[in-house]
Amino acid sequence: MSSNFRAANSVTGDVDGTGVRVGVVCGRFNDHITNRLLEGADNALAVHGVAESDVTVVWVPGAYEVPMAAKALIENGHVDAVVCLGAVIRGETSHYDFVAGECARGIQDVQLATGVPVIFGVLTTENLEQALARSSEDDNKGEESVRTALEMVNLLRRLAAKG
Ligand code: INI
Repeated sequence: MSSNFRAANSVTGDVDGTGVRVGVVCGRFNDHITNRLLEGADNALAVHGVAESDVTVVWVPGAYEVPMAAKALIENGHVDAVVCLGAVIRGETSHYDFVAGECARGIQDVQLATGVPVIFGVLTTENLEQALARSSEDDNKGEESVRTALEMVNLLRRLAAKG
């Protein structure tokens, strides 16, 4: 990334997971996909140095329930960030738009209300093929979501430290 933008202060977060407590909320619906996302998340947590003792995994019935569990994890003081994993596949549901939309809205509501990063690692795809592609070893939304969570935690810590 390069830029000619002139600024006295530039703040970014890195993906160092040392001392970061991460909650992972995972939907059981389409668990043939969400287990693959969880595996990607687990790999990224290890690669970026998040201690196993700092990780809490919570299973919920489906994507619709994810925001509620994320909120409970935060309110009980367990985590610095929550990674939300789920799979909503349009071809397999008539109420795709409600489940996907409410899940996304709920996640954003929780992170803005609590000030704790809550990451949208929920796949919303047209079909199973796309869901498999986005939960593969080469391209895994769970893995990407952990990196996003760590970057946001470290960014918020730096911004807080600047006062
Ligand atoms: N939940 C999902 O996570 N993915 C889906 O594709 C899905 N479909 O197909 O409906 C789904 N439905 C369940 C939903 O998340 C709730 O668990 C249920 O409506 C009870 O509140």
